[in-house]
Amino acid sequence: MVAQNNDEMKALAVKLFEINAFKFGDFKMKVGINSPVYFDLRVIVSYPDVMQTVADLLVSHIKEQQLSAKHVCGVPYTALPLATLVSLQQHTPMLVRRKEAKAYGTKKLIEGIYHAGDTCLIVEDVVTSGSSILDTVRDLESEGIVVTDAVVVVDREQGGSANIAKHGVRMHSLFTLSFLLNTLREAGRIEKATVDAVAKYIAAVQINSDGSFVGDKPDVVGVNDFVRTKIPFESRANLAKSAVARRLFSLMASKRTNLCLAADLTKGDEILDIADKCGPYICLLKTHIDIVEDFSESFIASLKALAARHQFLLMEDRKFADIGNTVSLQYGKGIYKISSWADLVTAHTLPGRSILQGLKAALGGEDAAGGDVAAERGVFLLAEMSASGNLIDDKYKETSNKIATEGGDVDFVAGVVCQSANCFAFPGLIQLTPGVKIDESVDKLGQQYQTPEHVVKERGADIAVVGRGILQAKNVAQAAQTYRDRLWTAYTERVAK
Ligand code: 5BU
Repeated sequence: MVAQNNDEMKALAVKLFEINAFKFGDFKMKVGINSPVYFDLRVIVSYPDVMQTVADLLVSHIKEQQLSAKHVCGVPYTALPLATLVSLQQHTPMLVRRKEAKAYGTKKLIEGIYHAGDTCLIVEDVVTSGSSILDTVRDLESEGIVVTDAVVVVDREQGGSANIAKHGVRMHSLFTLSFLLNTLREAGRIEKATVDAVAKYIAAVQINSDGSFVGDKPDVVGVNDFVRTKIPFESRANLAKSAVARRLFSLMASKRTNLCLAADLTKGDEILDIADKCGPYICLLKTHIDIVEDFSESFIASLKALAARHQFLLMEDRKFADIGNTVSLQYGKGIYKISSWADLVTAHTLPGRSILQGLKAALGGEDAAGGDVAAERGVFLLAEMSASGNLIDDKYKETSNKIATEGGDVDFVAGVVCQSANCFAFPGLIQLTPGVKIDESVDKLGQQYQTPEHVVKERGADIAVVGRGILQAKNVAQAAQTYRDRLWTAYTERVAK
């Protein structure tokens, strides 16, 4: 890598992280062992500027390394558009490798015009073991084409380079995983602990080209450091894609509370009173604004003032569930103008991804202080409910997780409302769990309660929602303090274990 490209490379590294082309967490991998880092360069097709930069840098890399070949060929599928751009910029004819030979016609595996003895440069996005490159090399070689070099965007440094070298192919990577880690660390985007955990994993998990491990199957070193429930809130703040989630994580860590009060009261003054009394112990106050009988703008102004004084965020538990256009109106308009005051809202995933786009549509523009409103707002998606007999099944949970972690709107998702630790793995999201009471019990209308310790330690709750456990206490401030203490202790024990 030459010096003048270095700044560009660093900027691109941060950009790739921002668009989720790679993320940190606990991910299932083909090789049968979880990884603390995951790459998905498929997303770059949605960002033409990023695509262009990657292609430009690949081309300068090819020139620097003087890799002259008669053809270029991308490893299907992610690298195909990149190979196309390289081919166009360099005026080098392209070859396309089919993954499956056509069932009819020519049965060709390699498309394009070539002759035996021609040389070909391979283009690939991410290399782990190098097996995908070798599959492509094998098909090219069976046509008599000569392959000596491969340019790749990311080398995960897990043995791929050595594996392909054994077959006479040199690998030239734009990025190594170490470079990406160091750059993100320098840019303050990840913790030192993240760098160390990934480095430990890479050192321990080296893979042969047939997918087997070099040496014995390693202990899952490093990955445990990435189990969401083990990472302290202050570190998770840096991994969050949503700005509100970052704020909330930091607030929880500095105020030492993971208690959310469900202020399910029907008079504005009662809510303000309890918000004032419990304010010092909570990170979040959750409303059902449509049960307030005397709603007014001054009530909201007073609630916001209390939130600022005691340092907690406001969540309207609206559980949006309609088509995009309707939720946009429900969020921004009507009597409550929820988007104007609630830092966070809840939404069902039932309508699919459009729920996020609909909510975002209500936020366009700037706030009174000239800030970006969308960046100050976030949503918690419902992946499970505490009501007995609810209809949510595993498939629904899985799809909800996908909506929360994939796609262009993930920066708007602050967390997931759920009841179990296995709902999602990404440590940048916050798990909010309702149905919490010191005495495990049920109410007469299907609510099921678990203890503070149980929801935090066994069920993965980051924030526990407590309503009647506090609202019905004789001394609400004291009850809030007790819940806060028990929840916070459970969290510190969970992280330390
Ligand atoms: P409780 O008084 O602690 O039972 O209040 C629980 C709150 O959490 C209440 O506002 C519910 O609307 C909310 N809730 C819930 O109880 N269970 C769920 O699955 C979801 C929300 Br989602």
